[in-house]
Amino acid sequence: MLTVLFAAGAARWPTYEPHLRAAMAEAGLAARLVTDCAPEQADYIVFAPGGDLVDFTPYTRCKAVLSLWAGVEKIVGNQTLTQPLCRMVDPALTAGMVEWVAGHVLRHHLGMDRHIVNPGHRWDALPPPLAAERPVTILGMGELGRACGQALAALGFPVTGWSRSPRQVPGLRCLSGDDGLAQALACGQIVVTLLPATPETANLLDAARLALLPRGAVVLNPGRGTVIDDAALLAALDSGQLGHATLDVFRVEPLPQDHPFWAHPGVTVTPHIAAETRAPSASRVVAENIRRSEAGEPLLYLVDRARGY
Ligand code: NDP
Ligand code: OXD
Repeated sequence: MLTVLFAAGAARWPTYEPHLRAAMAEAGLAARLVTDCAPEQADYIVFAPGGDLVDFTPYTRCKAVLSLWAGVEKIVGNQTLTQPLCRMVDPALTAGMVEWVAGHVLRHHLGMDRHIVNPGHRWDALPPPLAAERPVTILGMGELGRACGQALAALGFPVTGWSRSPRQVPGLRCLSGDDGLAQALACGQIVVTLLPATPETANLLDAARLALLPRGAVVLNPGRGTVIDDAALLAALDSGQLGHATLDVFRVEPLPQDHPFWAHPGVTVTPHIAAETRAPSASRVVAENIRRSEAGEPLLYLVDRARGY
């Protein structure tokens, strides 16, 4: 019988326990699911940041650490972690991200705020352009960037995607490298960042790169807060270079009460809710990876420790 240690926070356990039990049974795995055990007994660890587990050294039998989070920046650099690390790719999380991105792109594309907050009852009969006239750029062509890009393309937006390595995604124009980034930024009236937090992506959107965007562009960041230079973003909003920023992720979360983002009229803050890992589907992903490991098959969504994502 396998021992699976749930080290993803006590608050999540009641939600996950029934789904993990069902998923393990469906996968044909006999497992003891626990929130505590002697470290040398754990065969697998289900992990999320913020819990007590920070030293993986004593988990000598553990064959893999399975993250419930898609972003692994809080664990990938942990020197005590020698076991394989898998990140979360959950169809429900992806669906949530597509909905958040599509909703916020449409908010800005259609200029919805003008009509929702209209104290002067102005009859502002200016029709918005069609999606086909609103180029959108997505930085990051991974699981989430591709799904969001294809959903936006299906609505008619011309979508340019940018990634580290060259990619081909049906329906999207895909670019990579430094020149590709400059081209992707130059055309993006709405820019969505879906990049992981790594040393290479830190402050990627700095003053110089924000200056490449068309004047009045909108930035949506549901990726990670470190990707944008906060001071440069505020300066670009103040100068009119940026029209708005909708931010879901921040360097410090919860966003401190005195952070200028809260008060800035050009910033919308959402509290890291763009996409949530959902217990029913995520439990199936966890169980499938344990099944694979036990069957000697390659693990899904293995993190490349050197790349950091
Ligand atoms: P993936 O690992 O599937 O994709 C990451 C993408 O970023 C890839 O296209 C990758 O390029 C690209 N990339 C990484 N580093 C660089 C770089 N230095 N330069 C250019 N491109 C780079 O991740 P997901 O799509 O699953 O998730 C993206 C991020 O979204 C997560 O890391 C997490 O931070 C965030 N997230 C936020 C949530 C929220 O609720 N706000 C929820 C879930 C995730 P390549 O294709 O070449 O590898
Ligand atoms: C994640 C997130 O990485 O919620 O899964 O941000």
